[in-house]
Amino acid sequence: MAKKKLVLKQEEEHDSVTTQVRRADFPPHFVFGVSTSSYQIEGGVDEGGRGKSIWDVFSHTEGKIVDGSNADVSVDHYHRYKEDIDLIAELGFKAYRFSISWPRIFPDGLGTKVNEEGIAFYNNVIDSLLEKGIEPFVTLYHWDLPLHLHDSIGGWLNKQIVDYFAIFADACFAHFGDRVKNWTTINEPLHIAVGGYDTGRSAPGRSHNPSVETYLAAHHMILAHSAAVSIYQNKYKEKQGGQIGLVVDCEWAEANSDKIEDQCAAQRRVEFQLGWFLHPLYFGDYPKTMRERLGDRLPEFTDEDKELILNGPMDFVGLNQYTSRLVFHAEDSGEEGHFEKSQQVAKMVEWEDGEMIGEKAASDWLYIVPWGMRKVLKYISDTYNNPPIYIMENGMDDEENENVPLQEVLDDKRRVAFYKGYIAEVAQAIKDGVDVRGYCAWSLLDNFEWSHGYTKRFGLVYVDFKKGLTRHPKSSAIWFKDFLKDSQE
Ligand code: PNW
Repeated sequence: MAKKKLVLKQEEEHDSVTTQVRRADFPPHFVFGVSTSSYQIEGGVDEGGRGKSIWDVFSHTEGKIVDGSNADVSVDHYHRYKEDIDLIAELGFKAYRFSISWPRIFPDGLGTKVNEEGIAFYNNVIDSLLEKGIEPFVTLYHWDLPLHLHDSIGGWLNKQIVDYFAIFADACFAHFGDRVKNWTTINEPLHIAVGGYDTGRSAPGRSHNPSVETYLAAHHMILAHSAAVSIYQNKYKEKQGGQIGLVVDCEWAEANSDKIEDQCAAQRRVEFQLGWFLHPLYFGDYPKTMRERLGDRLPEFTDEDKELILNGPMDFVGLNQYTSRLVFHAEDSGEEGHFEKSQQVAKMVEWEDGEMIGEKAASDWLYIVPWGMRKVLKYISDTYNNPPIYIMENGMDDEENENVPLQEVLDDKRRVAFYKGYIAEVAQAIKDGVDVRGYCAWSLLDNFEWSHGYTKRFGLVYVDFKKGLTRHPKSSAIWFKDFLKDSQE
């Protein structure tokens, strides 16, 4: 029960800051933005010379998406980007974090010839943003690998992918870098590796040889990220003056007891998530805890690799933070998948007395735990020598329910409370000395939520899929507008 008291203290402290969180609690240069990704919102999959991505195939494979949907049209951002950018401006956000669809730039991924129509589309997006005074934060890879790269060389399983990704990154810096000053390479390599090659819940949907492929795919993503960073630092940074980072995700792990083995389990859990990627990039190798459990399933970094990953380090850590778990040591966690099982960590969502760690949102994995945000931020700062951090995603979902009247759905009080709570914890982290520089909410719009299709709504803005994809700001969007106005006073 000792632990319980600690959390209650956190909650009390949290409650006392929540209600008053204001824009003025953040430094003036701290940037607030809103986030999306290409496959989830663009649609227009056969337009503008776009090639197919692994997600086109995956979403059209029976049984992969719960509602049998796909993102061929999604919210049609490809045609409505102007309207969407007006909306971002109207709400007062000063940053927009989106991703570039690789197969729009290089339809087969091989990088022989850029697709000018793809370049033109993103030029239009970028120029429209700048006209409205909104800073573009561009992610190069948010899961939509050109299909041909998967079919021909095995995608992330082949080391050659590093070169193809480097060519793609170089082309993006060359075409957009005069105006884009904030880059991230790969969004959530953990989810790509585990979803794509272990559980098979994400494209390309493999769980053929998870104990090997999961770690190999991740290894190549670390190298691909580093190759892109190195090109940016050596060839563009001086001229263009921007910055570049990686986007990792972390579910905070709170030990469920004071027992040393549970404390270690919690530490290990975080190392398996953040350390998998950040240890190599900051220290040159995977965490010991991972090596001990995975042995040579974790590939080695050659001397040449080490030079690449440690040379010209990234400028900031991008963080996606949604939820937290109570964890304890367990030889057999009963979890699904090689990655989860190998950690010897079991997870739970209830304290000993039955109280929940937080309310559940619509997605099964998403419990609302604002204080976990502050802890993840502090952990990154303490472990990796206080790097600049940009929160690239944070948000919650509601279940799609067509029987609830629109007015009721739009009044998303729970999401307002969610944002107040989490943003207050970000402000606390800054007071703790963590160098957090920006925050983006996930997501601007309801959109294609991967294997959940359109059954989950993460948007600040509601999209009416039955009536012409019209956009309707929810109360949370209006809350942001008021919150952000505060800064102009
Ligand atoms: C992120 N988890 O994925 C992605 O970057 C977004 O594209 C996605 O829409 C958003 O979060 C909401 O799901 C995550 O299980 C998926 O902890 C799952 C988890 C975290 C992030």
